[in-house]
Amino acid sequence: MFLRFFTITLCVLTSLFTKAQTNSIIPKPVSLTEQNGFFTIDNNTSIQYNATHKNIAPAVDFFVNAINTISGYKLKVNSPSKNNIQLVLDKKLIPQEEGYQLSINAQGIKITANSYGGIFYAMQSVLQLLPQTRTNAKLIAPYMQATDYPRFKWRGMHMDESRHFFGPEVVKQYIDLMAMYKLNTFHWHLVDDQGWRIEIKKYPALTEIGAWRVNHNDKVWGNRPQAIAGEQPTYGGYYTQAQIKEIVAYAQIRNVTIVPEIEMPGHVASAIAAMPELSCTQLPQLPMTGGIYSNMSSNYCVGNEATYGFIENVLSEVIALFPSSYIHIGGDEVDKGPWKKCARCQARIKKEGLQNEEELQSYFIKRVERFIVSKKRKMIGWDEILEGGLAPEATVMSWRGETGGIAAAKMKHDVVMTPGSPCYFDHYQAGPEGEPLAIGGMNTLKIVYDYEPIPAELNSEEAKYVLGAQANVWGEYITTKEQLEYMVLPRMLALAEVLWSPKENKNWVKFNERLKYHFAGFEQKGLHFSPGNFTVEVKPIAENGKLTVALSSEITNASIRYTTDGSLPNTSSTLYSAPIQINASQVVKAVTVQNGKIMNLVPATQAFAMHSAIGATVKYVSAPYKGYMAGGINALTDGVRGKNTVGKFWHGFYENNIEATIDLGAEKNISKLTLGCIQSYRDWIFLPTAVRFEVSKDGLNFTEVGNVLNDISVNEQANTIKDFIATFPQTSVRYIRVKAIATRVCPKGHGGEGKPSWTFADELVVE
Ligand code: TNX
Repeated sequence: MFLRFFTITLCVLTSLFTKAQTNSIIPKPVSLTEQNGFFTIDNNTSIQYNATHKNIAPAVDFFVNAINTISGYKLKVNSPSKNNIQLVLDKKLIPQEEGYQLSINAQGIKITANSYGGIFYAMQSVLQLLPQTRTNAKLIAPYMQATDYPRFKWRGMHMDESRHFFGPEVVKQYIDLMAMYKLNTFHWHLVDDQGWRIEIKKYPALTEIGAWRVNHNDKVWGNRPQAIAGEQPTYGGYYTQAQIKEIVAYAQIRNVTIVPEIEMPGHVASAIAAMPELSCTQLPQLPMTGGIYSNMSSNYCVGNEATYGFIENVLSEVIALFPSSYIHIGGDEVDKGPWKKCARCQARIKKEGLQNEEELQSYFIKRVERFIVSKKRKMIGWDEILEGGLAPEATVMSWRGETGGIAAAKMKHDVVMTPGSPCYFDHYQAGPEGEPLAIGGMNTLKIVYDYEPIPAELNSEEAKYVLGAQANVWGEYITTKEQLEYMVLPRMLALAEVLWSPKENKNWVKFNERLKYHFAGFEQKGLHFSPGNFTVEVKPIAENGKLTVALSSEITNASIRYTTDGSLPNTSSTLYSAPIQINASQVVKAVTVQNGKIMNLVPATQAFAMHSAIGATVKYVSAPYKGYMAGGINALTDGVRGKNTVGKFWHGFYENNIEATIDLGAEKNISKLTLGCIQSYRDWIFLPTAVRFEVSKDGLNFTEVGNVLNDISVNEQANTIKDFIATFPQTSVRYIRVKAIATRVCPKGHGGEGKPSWTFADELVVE
């Protein structure tokens, strides 16, 4: 399905695992010294531990099985042997939770740990040194001495199984991968609009109805038609309570805590399809098939007392299944519209003396927290739970950037950092040309690796409230197990190092070196992964009327080759060494070359349009949204035309018109103005209804030279770039003013109908 998956074999040397490598452990241990010599593990090896420490037994079984899988050897346990792996629990020697000491020498392997987690993680370090799949080779572990412990206690991976359901085997594999890289918290998103995935004995309809939908998986998420009565809901699935218990136990052995997320009070269209009485309108609805929300209720009615009874019953069953001290209650993206129109919700606002619907949400969340706390658990929710007042003991998961997390830490509340950039692994990691379709964004491996979870805004006292961080893997665009693997590998390894290793141990170049061994292991195990971001970044530098272009690639040990004549670059095209001067309208095409091979599926291609405004200063009435700044404030005049992907190139404006004035620096003769704009229906971006162009000699008195109307339908769903062009008799001007009139809201029938829309523009071409 994704070409990239099949190219991986070319890039990785499978022989890398023949020799054990102490310096290949990910995440990098706190300290490790390698010594000369090897310890051999075979059928004579015995694990020795104090049998009264019964809690270690599951880790012992785990290790025995792991060794058996790769070699066929059956390790002995607590039998006399000269070839020992000794396990010792000692909190004094290694005070850090989950920490361990590992020594491998002529006497054998000795693991000393603070707790179960430390024993298990020392075993993971040993296993990383051994072959990753079944082998007849000797199992040799290099002599070494390591002390290791985590920097953060919440080292998380999230997985959204509502949007697409994967099933127990995929979840177990995910937990295995987490365990291998010492990640300890699995945030399991089990409830959302498009599927309810956990059996609740008291309300069987939640899964009988809410877990199944009409299958439109062949279409892009936002374009999936809503279900029609009579169509068969054949796609979906859910976890029985028995399966959940088994998975929880499986995770426990691997030192992974599962934090279940039972989303509320929004994002619950699946529950409402099953039990319409839970919504404000109480009207029946069919399970959602994708991202079109029109005529759907997706909130609980929080005015209705019965809702609270329902939630408490659901949470009681959830709490009985999951030993986790945290229960995640979602709380994100609640559209308050339905509550404004609901008599019960309004009555509740009055009765409780609340100011507005934000406080109503806060009232709801606080009530749910009281219930969770009464069950001796802690509540965690997305950062929207800050709005209208934070519940007294809540932990905040900061996803809309770090602002919510910073605010919560300053209020002395615990925080888990999951900012969209770089923690959303549903975003692109390369390309996007040649990559599997993703929701948007660009979180490359390096961006993840460079992440620092403690924001500079927090002092050292406040920083203690940051428990750690987590990657979120939202499922709208992730339809298969293969794609899921591809999205998390290798970014999960970068995150693991961010969360485990001391900041000063991090090193991007060395991380890449170590990664090669892990890629070889993934390959042997048949896991799909991205070999790295080989994309060539083409960065125009427009200054003082001159245009140069810088090329770079994230990957280490590679060179860049390029052409400017339109031909496809090859391994002997010009080697890039310094920014290229662009003197005429031309196309730069560039590739990354590593070990004599072109690493890109598609070369980076960038056309440059020379025109009279290159490098000119742009002044906006209101600045573009900070997430859509393209290359900088002068992106409209950098000679680079926006392309079909919305994450780059374009200046994006939310709800507002675009109004910009360009100063050419001196009077120039011009007769044509072009403003490029894009419509990307699925991203809520629409073409402006009209673009007006004006010119001036003095920057004060402007004359209109064109008013161009849009002729493309707001319902056009394919990404469409339109040039708004004004031609006029040649005029000598210094200033140009352009105004694009925004549609302001998403059109009828769109998933975001009536909600604010975006307007995107790139390049104002002046000729
Ligand atoms: C926002 S992150 C959501 C999810 C979507 C995700 C897509 C969050 C708390 N809510 O429902 O799946 O964006 O990236």
